[in-house]
Amino acid sequence: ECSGGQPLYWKVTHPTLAPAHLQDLPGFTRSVFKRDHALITPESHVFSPLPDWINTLGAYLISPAIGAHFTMYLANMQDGSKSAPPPKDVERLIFVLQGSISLSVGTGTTHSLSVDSYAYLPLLPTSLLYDFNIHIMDFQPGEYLNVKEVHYNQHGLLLLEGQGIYRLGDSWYPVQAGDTIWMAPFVPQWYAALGKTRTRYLLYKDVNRNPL
Ligand code: UGY
Ligand code: MN
Repeated sequence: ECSGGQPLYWKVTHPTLAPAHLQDLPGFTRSVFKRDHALITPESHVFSPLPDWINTLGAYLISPAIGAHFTMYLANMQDGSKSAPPPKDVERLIFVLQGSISLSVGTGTTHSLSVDSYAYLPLLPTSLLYDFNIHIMDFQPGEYLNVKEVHYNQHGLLLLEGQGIYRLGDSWYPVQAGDTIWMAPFVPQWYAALGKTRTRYLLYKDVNRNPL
């Protein structure tokens, strides 16, 4: 036995290639950044104060710098934290992942939103400005996208539950809850849900706007 209490050569006879172990390897990440897609996994998140918000740390996961025309970010709020309003003519969807928030717009009523609740600002649908669509997509294990999609819309995706394989362009990625994906226009995309539990993901898509 060696000092750690494990038999000599234990790591050779008990390979550590399972995904859970790979996550702990120095420098290892499943995150990928390519011209037409990105996968951003939790070990890559970097938080810093969100501009104009009070007492809130945020991690921008998708932004125009990547080629998207939208942002997607995690906001980590405490008691007493406060958001800045969206910039003028910017639509915002809030989805609560943990705890609860109170939402008030202008001098209007205050709503309490807990986990799994969402709010869209401003109120829809108004005009062309409503070009913002968020779907919740559910797949039972073994289900997959019927279309091997290639389309003009862009996507921002947050995997809320489950695991599976995402095809993006010529790459195939094992993905799981907590992962974020950016898809540029026209990137070939396909998903199959695997594992033992359903997959649920939150999906941004630009709509209602003539691309010309
Ligand atoms: O509607 C969609 O474009 C959606 N099915 N795409 C996706 O899940 N990647
Ligand atoms: Mn799509």
